[in-house]
Amino acid sequence: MTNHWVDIKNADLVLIMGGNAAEAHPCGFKWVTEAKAHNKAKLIVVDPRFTRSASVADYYAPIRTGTDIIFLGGVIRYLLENDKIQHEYVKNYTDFSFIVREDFSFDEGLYSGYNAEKRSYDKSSWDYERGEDGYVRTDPTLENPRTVYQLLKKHYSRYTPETVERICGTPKDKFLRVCEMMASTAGTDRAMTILYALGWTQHSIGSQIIRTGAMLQLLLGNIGVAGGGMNALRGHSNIQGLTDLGLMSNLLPGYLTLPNEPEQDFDAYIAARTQKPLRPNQLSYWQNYKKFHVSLMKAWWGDAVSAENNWGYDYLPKLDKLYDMLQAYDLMQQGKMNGYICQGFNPLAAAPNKAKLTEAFSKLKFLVIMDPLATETSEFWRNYGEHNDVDPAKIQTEVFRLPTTCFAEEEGALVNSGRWLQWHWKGAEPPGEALSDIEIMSRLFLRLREQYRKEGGAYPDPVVNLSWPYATPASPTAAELAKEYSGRALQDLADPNDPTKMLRKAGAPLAGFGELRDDGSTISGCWIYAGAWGPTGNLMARRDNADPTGIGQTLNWAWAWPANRRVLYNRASCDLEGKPYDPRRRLVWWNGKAWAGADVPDYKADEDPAKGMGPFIMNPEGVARFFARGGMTEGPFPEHYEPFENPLGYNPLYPKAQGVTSNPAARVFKGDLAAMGKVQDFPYVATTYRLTEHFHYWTKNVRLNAILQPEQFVEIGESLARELGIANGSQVKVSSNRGYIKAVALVTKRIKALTVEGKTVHQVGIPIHWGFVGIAKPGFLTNTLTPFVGDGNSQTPEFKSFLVKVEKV
Ligand SMILES: Nc1nc2c(c(=O)[nH]1)N[C@H]1C(S)=C(S)[C@@H](COP(=O)(O)OP(=O)(O)OC[C@H]3O[C@@H](n4cnc5c(=O)[nH]c(N)nc54)[C@H](O)[C@@H]3O)O[C@H]1N2
Ligand SMILES: Nc1nc2c(c(=O)[nH]1)N[C@H]1C(S)=C(S)[C@@H](COP(=O)(O)OP(=O)(O)OC[C@H]3O[C@@H](n4cnc5c(=O)[nH]c(N)nc54)[C@H](O)[C@@H]3O)O[C@H]1N2
Ligand SMILES: [Mo]
Repeated sequence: MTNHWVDIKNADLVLIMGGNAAEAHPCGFKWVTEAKAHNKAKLIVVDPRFTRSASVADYYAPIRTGTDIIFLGGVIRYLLENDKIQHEYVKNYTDFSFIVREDFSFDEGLYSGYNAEKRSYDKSSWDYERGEDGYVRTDPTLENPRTVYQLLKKHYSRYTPETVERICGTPKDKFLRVCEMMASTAGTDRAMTILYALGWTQHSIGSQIIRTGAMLQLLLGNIGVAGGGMNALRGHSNIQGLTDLGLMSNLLPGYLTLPNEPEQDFDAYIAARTQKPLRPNQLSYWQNYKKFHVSLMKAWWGDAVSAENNWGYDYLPKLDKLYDMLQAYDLMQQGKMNGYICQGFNPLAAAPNKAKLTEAFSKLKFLVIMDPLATETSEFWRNYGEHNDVDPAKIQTEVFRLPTTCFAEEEGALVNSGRWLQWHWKGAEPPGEALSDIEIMSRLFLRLREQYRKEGGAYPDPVVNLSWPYATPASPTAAELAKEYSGRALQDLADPNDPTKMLRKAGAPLAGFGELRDDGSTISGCWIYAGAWGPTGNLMARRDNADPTGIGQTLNWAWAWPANRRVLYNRASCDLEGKPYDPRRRLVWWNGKAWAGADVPDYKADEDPAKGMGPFIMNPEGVARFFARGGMTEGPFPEHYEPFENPLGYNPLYPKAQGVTSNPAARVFKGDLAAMGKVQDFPYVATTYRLTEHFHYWTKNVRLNAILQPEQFVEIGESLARELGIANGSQVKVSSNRGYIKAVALVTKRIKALTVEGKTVHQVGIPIHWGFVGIAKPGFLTNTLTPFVGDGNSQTPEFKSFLVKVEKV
């Protein structure tokens, strides 16, 4: 989230699109209720289904799955054509006036630089022009046809209300009503928040859908302000912490990145990430990359790394490719992986194309499961009749189960969607032989290190030199780890403003990432967490909910990254002089001498606004981007491509063009393209989702939840049920090109047929929660049906749009 949960109450308008917060985030949804009750806010829901969120909305519009870029691009066109944008904001805080390179082009669905064989782009032309001073060239009059503004306007001019109706199936009057409501927040006195989750991410163009939403918010001046923002409602209680700590194949903690194979040179690796400002007097905060990187390496390897060995650069793996989950299972299926450790993850249930996963796991030598429960993955080799029809005699894989504790049986911090690190305390003793994840991992590490010490091996250094300073090496405490993430001084640090003064004594905790150094004198295991356990102690454990300005800025409740800032880019809530646009919900302001406010300002207290530093401090241009430069895989402006399985067989924007039906730069592997179904055989569009009464695949082990939602079902609209002669409550078989499931049919008014390109499109809804392990009625894994293809930026699978056929059993 750019903002945070409580801040939703400040919104005048809430858009829930690509999510179903009332169902999947029922606790956080209370802030929508607060906004409606105390702020007279209106709620819009756009969803293929009339959901629990829709049932309490002021306005609901249906949409065909996977077409949100058309819808949102249509809103962008509406706002530009009707002049409903916040002029001062876009002029000063975005790249509207920047001039794009001559060799950049967009033609028939493809941007310049496409390589069809590699299915990827050379992005060098996707950039701004530079002047002789090295800075970006701009045209403040916006008349130059190569300004970002002109290119944007041209790009979305095609996304008319008629196009929206024809492609999304959303009736034109409903679409226009949504546009009008959104346009009402273009002024400085009204704000809209966007709440989204998987209905936007789980598509082969998911990241670009989210970008389109962000562009919309920029046009309306809704980023950086209270009650605004782009707010990803995250899933598991600590999934924000997972990405923060870099548990993705290409990341290091704090969104630092692993080097790629060609990056063998340390200085070049650092230089490529230390972005120089593209406009005068911009902060370009990644200029500090080396400080964060060196402090991380010192945290990991201590005295073993120094300037002489480039701070252990050779210890880091250099990526030959991404190792996301799709890549891993594809390699496994090819027999190229021997072992797999599954920690708190049930991929047989959670990953796409169960048949492919089963084949992949069957080729492993060993599979380790760290989980408090038996899962479908730990039982993948066992025959459960029709629900898991495998022959154990043909599977060689040895499965080890290491029982872990659950979150309530340990202490530590969970990071919520609003970036708050909230400390929690142990509530119960773990049962039986269960050990915490930390203890299991530590014991594995100690044994591996012992073996490497004794036997050497190809390159033992990174393992045997790992710093392991914990009081009980087999069981580091959460406090020890949290202090390491937060960081400390390794030597006495002088105050940079006054070298005669001491800033921190050797060993002392640091107050924040501003104190990190690139000379090896500080450590921090995750720079964005620096200061969470600071000189005054564990700030994550704070529980003071005082809210001095009444807008939910409880700065002494827990601790938020970065720097305890609650609303990112909050400088954008003020005009150029530093005066809040909306005096009723001020976040920060310039008092003539310093930045002050209800939030932690984006930059140094004495940064005089007259010097023109922009609010988007991470970007070298200091402003927000409509034109994504090289940032995205498939192009600088989001464009509509159809889901890989779609009901048309072509992209209605380019009915005759080949190769641009679906995202030309998606995450896709050879064999899987052949497994895509066609509309002739699988005529209905399916989407998958969750229910309040279950949490994925584990609450089917809990009797109460199993009673509340005992049996697998699929939702079918009344007109389709009539067409197929299916009665409510009868058994149906739902198949895709990859397999089938059987479930009870729930015939509902909540899913209506849509008219797309003149033809009727039926959508089928499939909840995800059932499987063959647990005490609820056994069922089929929903991911038997889903395609093995993902977004090119995030590698998230396309769970939200594929084709099925439905039959009576
Ligand atoms: N009770 C409960 N709560 C949970 C979870 C759970 O299992 N149970 N899981 C947690 C996790 S890990 C996550 S990630 C979150 C997920 O939270 P959400 O994303 O809100 O949950 P979903 O039900 O997967 O999908 C949301 C909605 O997207 C809609 N949708 C599908 N396709 C499209 C589309 O193309 N466009 C639009 N606009 N909408 C579409 C679906 O109809 C559905 O209503 O929930 C979390 N909360
Ligand atoms: N078709 C379809 N597929 C989907 C989705 C969808 O919308 N549609 N959503 C996707 C999303 S967003 C998600 S997040 C995934 C969810 O997929 P998973 O994360 O695989 O699902 P969970 O059932 O939440 O599995 C987590 C496991 O962690 C275990 N666990 C709980 N606490 C601990 C602990 O402290 N330590 C350890 N080691 N284990 C613990 C639980 O017992 C459980 O078995 O599914 C994905 N798959
Ligand atoms: Mo999730």
